[in-house]
Amino acid sequence: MRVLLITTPYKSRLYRRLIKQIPATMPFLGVAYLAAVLEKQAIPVKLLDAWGRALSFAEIEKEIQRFRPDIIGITCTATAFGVSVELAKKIKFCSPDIPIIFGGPYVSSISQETLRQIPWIDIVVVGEGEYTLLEIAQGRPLREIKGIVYRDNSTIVTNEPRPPVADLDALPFPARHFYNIKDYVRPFYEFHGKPFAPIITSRGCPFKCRFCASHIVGGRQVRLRSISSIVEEIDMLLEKYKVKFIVIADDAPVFTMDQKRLSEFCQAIAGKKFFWGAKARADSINKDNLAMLRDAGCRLLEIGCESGNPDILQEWEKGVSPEQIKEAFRLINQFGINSVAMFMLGAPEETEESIRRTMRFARQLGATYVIARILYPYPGTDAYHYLYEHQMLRLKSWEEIRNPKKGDTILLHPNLTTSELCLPEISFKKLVALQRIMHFLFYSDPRYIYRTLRKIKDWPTARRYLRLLWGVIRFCLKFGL
Ligand code: B12
Ligand code: SF4
Repeated sequence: MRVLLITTPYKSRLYRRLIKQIPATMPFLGVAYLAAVLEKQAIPVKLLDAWGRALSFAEIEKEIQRFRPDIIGITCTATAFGVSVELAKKIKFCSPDIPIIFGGPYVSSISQETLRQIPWIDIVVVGEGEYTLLEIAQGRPLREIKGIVYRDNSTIVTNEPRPPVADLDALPFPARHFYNIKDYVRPFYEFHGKPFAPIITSRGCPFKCRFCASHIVGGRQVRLRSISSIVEEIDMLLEKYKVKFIVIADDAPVFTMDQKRLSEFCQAIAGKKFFWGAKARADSINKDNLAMLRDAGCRLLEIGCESGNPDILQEWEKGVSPEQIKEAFRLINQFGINSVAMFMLGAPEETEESIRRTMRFARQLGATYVIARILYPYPGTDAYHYLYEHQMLRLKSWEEIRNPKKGDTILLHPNLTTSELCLPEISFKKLVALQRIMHFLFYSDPRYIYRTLRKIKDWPTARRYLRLLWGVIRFCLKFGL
């Protein structure tokens, strides 16, 4: 069977025009893994990056006519779901005989409801999809395939779940050739070298932060790739794609947790010419691993701080305290590694005062960048259930999802129309305003500006900073921050 995989495009024409000027941030590796597994079995496959290339529905339709697939797979997250549904509807209208498969974290958490409500989707793949899609493409009867929910005439059939891929080394490297690696821009990464590329070294996260949707696909059991397989992929990225910065884009911040593995990795990449970055938990940072990371070319650590309020951190079951976060940043700064401090505003008990406290906390860390986001309660997370039960969620109806109104788009999430959160103490509008104030106060803080200017010692460094500044402005414009 010929398989066409599509990343969900943007619906708004204005946004598509904008994104052509402000390129996409990172290629999706999940679908690239799917394509690689099919290619390895000689199944004709094409990955159409409609998101990254900002394609219109008409352009996608043309590609479908050109490639003539037997099945179409669409990947989407929660925020892209409405547009994905519209795309599926258009495809079904033009090519009614092509089965449409949906996959990704959002539909994995609401698989039966999706099929019940959306007539244009034929199969939902739940969880990791490599071997499930392979079996579909090989023509195995649907009733025998684990990990799918499908429509059989008028009934919705839910098959046995498929366990996550046990041996990650057995998977081929993601089919990156479907992406133009140079089209992707992420200023924080490019500061250290371009082009950059993401790589996945593990799947699954053992932690249980209540807002996080990561377990829906990756599960709670950590699966690690061997260091030799990771290094082989890095060598390929350096040679074939001339990559200068690699970001470890794992589901979870587990990369810095296993000292022995980390040290094995650092030794294995010694002497290779690239810089890299990873996510880390504040409680996994210590002097020994920081020295090792810096010497091995690590230039960026991304830390999920979430809040400066101990009670909110506890409520989220984050497992770290503000003191641990402060200490982690003190050490990171001491070792001269750049850092991103990521915050999330909008816990159920959030107030204006608690956000102001988080703002002050963020400014004390001395991080290189601060990113604050507003909680989006994804189905399948504890946060969703809690907010739903306490009537703090204003959900879109399926009718609205199936038939979005004209012009029903906003810049950040093209298919989100109304604010979902209705917190008792603070309005969504206020949350957005405080998010902007937080960014403004952090980046305009004279101490921050002074710290940054002190790092500029020569013209090439000044040029890199100017490029970074321009990149950040474009990034903020794109995300409406
Ligand atoms: C790297 C990353 C990004 C990258 C790349 C995006 C991507 N989709 O790959 C960037 C920076 C672009 C990004 C952006 C966003 N992200 Co993000 N991201 C991640 C992260 C950390 C890893 C994703 C990954 O590579 N996983 C590993 C691969 C192997 O898994 P996968 O991508 O899920 O794909 C597998 C299965 O889902 C399935 N599958 C997926 N698609 C399909 C399609 C078909 C047809 C089939 C059969 C199977 C299938 O098979 C794949 C292979 O096993 C996850 C965290 C996580 N644990 O997933 C968040 C995550 C996916 N992101 C999330 C969100 C919300 C976003 C943003 C909305 C953030 C924002 N506010 O802008 C945007 C949305 C962008 C978009 N248009 O989809 C949420 C999604 C929640 C949800 N329920 O939808 C996650 C889970 C994080 C979280 N908050 O919990 N993200
Ligand atoms: S927020 Fe990070 S540490 Fe917490 S469960 Fe999600 S991936 Fe794991």
